[in-house]
Amino acid sequence: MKKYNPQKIEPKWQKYWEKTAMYQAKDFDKRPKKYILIEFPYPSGDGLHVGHVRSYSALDAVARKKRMEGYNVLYPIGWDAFGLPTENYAIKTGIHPEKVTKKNTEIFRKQLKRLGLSFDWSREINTTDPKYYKWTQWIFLKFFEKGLAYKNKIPINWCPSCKTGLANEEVVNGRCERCKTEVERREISQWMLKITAYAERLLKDLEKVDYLDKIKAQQINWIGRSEGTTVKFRILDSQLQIEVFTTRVDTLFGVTALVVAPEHKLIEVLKNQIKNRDEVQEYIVQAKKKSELERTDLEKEKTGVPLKGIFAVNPANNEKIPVWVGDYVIGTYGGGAVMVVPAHDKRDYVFAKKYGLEIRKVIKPRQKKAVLPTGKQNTKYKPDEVFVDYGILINSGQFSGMTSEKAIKEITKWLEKQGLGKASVQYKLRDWVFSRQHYWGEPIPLVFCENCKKEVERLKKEGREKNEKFSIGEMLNPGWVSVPDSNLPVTLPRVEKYKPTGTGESPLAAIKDWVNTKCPKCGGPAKRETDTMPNWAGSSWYFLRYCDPHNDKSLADYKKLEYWLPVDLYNGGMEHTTLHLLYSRFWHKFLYDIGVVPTPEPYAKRRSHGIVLAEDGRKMSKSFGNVINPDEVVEGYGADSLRLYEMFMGPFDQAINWSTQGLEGCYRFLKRIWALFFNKNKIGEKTTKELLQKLHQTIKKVGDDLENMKFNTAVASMMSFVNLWQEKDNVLSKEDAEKFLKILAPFTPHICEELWQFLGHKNSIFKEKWPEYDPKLVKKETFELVIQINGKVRDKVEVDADISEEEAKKIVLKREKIKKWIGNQKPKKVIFVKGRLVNIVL
Ligand code: ANZ
Ligand code: ZN
Repeated sequence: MKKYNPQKIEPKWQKYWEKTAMYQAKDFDKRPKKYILIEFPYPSGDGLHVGHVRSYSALDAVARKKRMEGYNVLYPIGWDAFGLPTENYAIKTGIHPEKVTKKNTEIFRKQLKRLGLSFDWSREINTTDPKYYKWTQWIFLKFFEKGLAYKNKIPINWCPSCKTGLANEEVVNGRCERCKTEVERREISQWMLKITAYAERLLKDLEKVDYLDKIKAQQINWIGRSEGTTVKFRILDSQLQIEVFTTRVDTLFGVTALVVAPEHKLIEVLKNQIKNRDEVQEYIVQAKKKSELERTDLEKEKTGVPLKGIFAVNPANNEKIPVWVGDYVIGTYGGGAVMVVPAHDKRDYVFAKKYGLEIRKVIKPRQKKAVLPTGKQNTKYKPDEVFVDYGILINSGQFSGMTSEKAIKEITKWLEKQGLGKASVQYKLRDWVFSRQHYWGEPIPLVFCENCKKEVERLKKEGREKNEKFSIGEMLNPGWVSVPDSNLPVTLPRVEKYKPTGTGESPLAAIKDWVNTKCPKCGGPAKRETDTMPNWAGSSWYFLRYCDPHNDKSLADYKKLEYWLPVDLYNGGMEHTTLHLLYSRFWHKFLYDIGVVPTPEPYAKRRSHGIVLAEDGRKMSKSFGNVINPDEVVEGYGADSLRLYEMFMGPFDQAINWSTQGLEGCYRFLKRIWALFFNKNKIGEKTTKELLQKLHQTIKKVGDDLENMKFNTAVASMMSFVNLWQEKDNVLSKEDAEKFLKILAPFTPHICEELWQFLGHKNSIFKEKWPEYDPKLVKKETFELVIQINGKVRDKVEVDADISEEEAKKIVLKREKIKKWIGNQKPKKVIFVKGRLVNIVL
């Protein structure tokens, strides 16, 4: 017998697959299509992680099975290669990021190829390739032309270490997501993308897709839709009003103050009436240094300063109430102001106690124990505490006696009639800060022209917002002019220093002969935008490019997109299920609106895998010395063992510790299979009866499990099958042995090709059809379980032949008939006789 030698057979089959181009997807093929997608990797200097292997192997198994089922499968791969680690490496070493990227992708490519993954390498893409980012820039220009990109001077999150602005999403617990430095606030002019214009559709269209519930929940929370009322409070002795957003307008009669955000424009407008101007100014200066997270942290004490001399009028009862400034109020949410209801909101209560504001009860509990808005009982309620739940209105004029639910509607209506308020919907979602002050990203393809700025301003003055000469974006951002499509891509020029300047400008700003250019519109002198795009840009549309990766006329041919879209199954890390998904859905919807893509949603189904931790339960890290290198595993055990183990290690969506012992178990399993196929006594004329039934059950189980991404139980069932086959007299017919090989093949493709060839076949096993099971054989044997009460037969039920005692008792006690017999009595004893009966003794 030949020895199982993965190091020899694996490269052989990898070459064979490559030579025969077996995994190339065919555009417009008559077979039904399946588009299976994994998140393309960032080719970091650390090389491939076993975590990558987990999801790529699992989805590879799905892709291979789908091909065997007759689908035209697209399972592509590429590189998400712009990014900070590469840039930081360039800063340190002076080596150009392009060079570093090239080297890293070569390593990654080689590593992936050694795993025998069935990627269609002919469609490989790279976000840093000018032929690719030409289209990333093109999409940006479309956003700009349609008025969905705008420049705005805003306080942004600023990482003092990376020296760049960060999107809210890149700030985790007040720190830079990448380097963990505490984030500061800075006012910088940034390009923004108007994702808020799509908030409602991004939310509603979640109905159209099949995402894991927890993934949908993340999307919903991030969008943060909130229904409530905006209320206008008149300012005493002035024409001005303060608008607040509240979800609890039923508490309007309990408002005893207003608090405005430090950014609120009213403070500036009313500054001459504010008696303690200096104190207020000082407070605002301090507040502006804080991050939003610090300001809204529930644990931190809330602070504020009264605007002395300023009063508002409560529209409910015309009472005069004080106005404060407080930094826990967010300037960009609602109206940037809140109404303070100390009796019914915890935060307001603490604030009122601290500063001696009046506390007025306007809601009383419905019952002794109050009911939460969710319908559950609030068992924690004690009468003297702040009552935050819905209840019955008191001290509320004509609305007293109403339930909160009703009062919210009625008070809103009443305000509406007087023009003092209206129902309103707010979103937590903010527009997307799209500028970065970095080198290693896509240049934003715009120039700034003074001539055109004057021209735009002139046109605006004449009321000619819509005109032939300038796009909506150009009118919206006076002076900013699109680089024409024919001049794309705007390629990254070579620089000497990659380090951001720290002044808020990217290193590109230092290259004068690149920055200074001619305005494409008027021919006058112009300057290029030196900001680059964030890392999220290239990955927001890459799955489209796979459908037509070499197209130089459009980002992808519409007909091809029609054929391949939507992505049927998209898998990736849980850490990307909020932002990357949201951003790419946003881009996709926009491209749909302008007629570039044929579907409103990009991904029909989204799943996520759990991460692979080190054997010690910690994150794998060079500094801990606990990193498992996939290359070493392949060298020691072979790619098939690695793949199999990573599918077997645990439920796919859960984090799991690496176990070398587990890996070795999988290696031994493959060796056993190898030996069985070479054992003349194990493959014979006819399959043993018991084994035949098990085979068909296993075919069904593996098929179902692959559909449901239960890779671990699929592997377990094949192991259990092999155990039975190995038992003394058990034999498989050649045909049945082949069936087993076919269901194993998607998991461990190399060994299966080899054994398939050993059985005398010339063609690849992946050209075979996925085996069918015989439903009759799959059916488990059953019997009629007799149910007695005090020894008398009272009922019967059909159950599995091998039912356990526990299971049998559970089934019996749930039966209506039996429940009636038992009534209120407590069974003294429940006797189980295996394969026959259950007797309940009362
Ligand atoms: C009065 C009130 C009384 C409130 C009460 C709650 C309970 P969500 O659900 O997150 O939308 N709020 C409004 N604008 C704010 C801002 N710019 N910064 C900080 N807080 C703000 O929360 C809505 C509630 O958050 C609003 O309802 C308001 O407080 C507060 F018993 O108004 B409420
Ligand atoms: Zn110009």
